Amino acid sequence: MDGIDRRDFMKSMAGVAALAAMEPKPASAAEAGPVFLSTWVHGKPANERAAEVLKSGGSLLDAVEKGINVPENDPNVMSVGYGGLPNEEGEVELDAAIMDGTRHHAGAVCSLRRIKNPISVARLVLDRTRHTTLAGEGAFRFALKMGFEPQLLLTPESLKRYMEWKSNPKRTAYWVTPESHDTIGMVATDGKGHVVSGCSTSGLAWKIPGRVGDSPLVGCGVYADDNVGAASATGDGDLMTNYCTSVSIVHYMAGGMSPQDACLELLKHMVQTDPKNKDGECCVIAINNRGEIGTASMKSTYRLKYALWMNGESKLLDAVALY
Ligand code: SD4
Repeated sequence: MDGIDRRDFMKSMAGVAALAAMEPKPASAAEAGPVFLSTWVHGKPANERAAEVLKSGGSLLDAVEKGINVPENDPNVMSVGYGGLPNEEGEVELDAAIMDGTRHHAGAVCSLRRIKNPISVARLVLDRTRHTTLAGEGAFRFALKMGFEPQLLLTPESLKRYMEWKSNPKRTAYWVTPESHDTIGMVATDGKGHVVSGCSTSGLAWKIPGRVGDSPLVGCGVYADDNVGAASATGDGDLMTNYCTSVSIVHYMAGGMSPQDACLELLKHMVQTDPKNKDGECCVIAINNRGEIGTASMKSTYRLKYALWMNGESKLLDAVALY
């Protein structure tokens, strides 16, 4: 714990533990049935759609994919899919991945242009190829072969925001303002021990073209293993990629931790290795194969709002923050 004031740390951990104790938990994990846990406010309609798809006979992978399609298709969600904020050249570049905990295999696309549903392209990489990740032009050509229609992803509003950013002489480049953040990460179980993790994003606004964040990287934005559980992440992908957040959380759970403790452990580990990470914009979500969930943010000034669908109820809640 070098470089961290031990008393402050213990104090903040006591607060975190108190808040964590208030986290909703399935009354009995075995009775919980399907559970969908997603990042941010747009996670709520995504969870609701996912629950409908599962209920009407779709697989858990179908449910997570179709759920994530909801914010991808929504022009008002400016961090995912259609209407996502573009890179510094004004092009929207999308990243997504989906991982099946049974096959222990993912499909992912990076820097995909002109296709509004990267999670669905990622799903086809998983189901129709022996690859895990396709990037850039190759991912685009694959999407066309799979029948996706190319389209402009800039909306009048995202174009306006880009023009404002471009004409601001004091603009911050390659970085984010809180309102340009978001991303949808979703972890889910069918209530029978199967888990899936999915993530879709337009990445950091005004990023350098070709930049790939954590979201489409297996072990970072997604990880799922039916033997244990699944995790996802949102926030500063340039930071979180270096900690392989999702696989680390799943490994902590495999060692016996609850999803909540595993999320906190990952964030603590980030601070232990570098105290500057206290200021990082990092949020994580996890679920185990019994339907218990965990959510955590590094700091209260970048606190995750998460969406939880469980027992037929759909809620928006605040994650605990370490600092
Ligand atoms: C990225 N992690 O591309 C994504 C962005 C994000 O909240 O999640 N923002 O780095």
